[in-house]
Amino acid sequence: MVMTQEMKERLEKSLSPKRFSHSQGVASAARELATRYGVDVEAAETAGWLHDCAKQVPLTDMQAYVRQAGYTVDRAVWNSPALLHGPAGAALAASEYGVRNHHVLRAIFYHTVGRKMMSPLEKIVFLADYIEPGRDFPGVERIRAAAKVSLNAGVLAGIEATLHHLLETGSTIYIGTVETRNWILESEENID
Ligand code: DGI
Ligand code: FE
Ligand code: FE
Repeated sequence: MVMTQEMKERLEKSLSPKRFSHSQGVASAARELATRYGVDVEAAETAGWLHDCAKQVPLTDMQAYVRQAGYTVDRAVWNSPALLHGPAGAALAASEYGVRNHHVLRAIFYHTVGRKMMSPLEKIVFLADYIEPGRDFPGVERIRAAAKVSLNAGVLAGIEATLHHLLETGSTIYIGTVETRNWILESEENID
């Protein structure tokens, strides 16, 4: 599952320069994590490139992609562009970019909130989104350090940074984000 030049050109047309460069950064961070943690490198890189492919379309378009793909999502996800762009991105990656690998599609689908039982590939894309070279928010170094300890430690640090941010900004917290955090905390072998 490689990201072809044609796919990159298509992606570049549908994203702002800043978002395209973020996607390139996530692809490169995902590639590095996949190498370190023994996960399919090309799958990780492709999912990294495409994870935000639906980020800049209107909510109604995201909903149309998700409906066409036959995906079902919670009401909270359906009504929020911030939460729906993952599922919409998976739908678009399949329909417009020809991605057939379900592991890649799931990594795109769950990249914002994760899920219980997320796979190592899903963790990698989730985590790469936080630590790609272009990110410089307060606390990013802590997540980069945790990413070197284990995938679980990195994902946990990422989720906790998001939870802090959501609390500080008075935002609603999606229950799935909390479930992902609890699952990571409870998972017995904290070794991935
Ligand atoms: O798409 P990105 O900006 O690269 O990053 P992302 O997909 O991780 O996050 C997109 C947005 O989703 C970000 O502004 C924070 C928001 N978000 C993440 N988890 C939750 C959330 N928003 C709500 N309301 N609840 C959550 O649990
Ligand atoms: Fe995203
Ligand atoms: Fe992103």
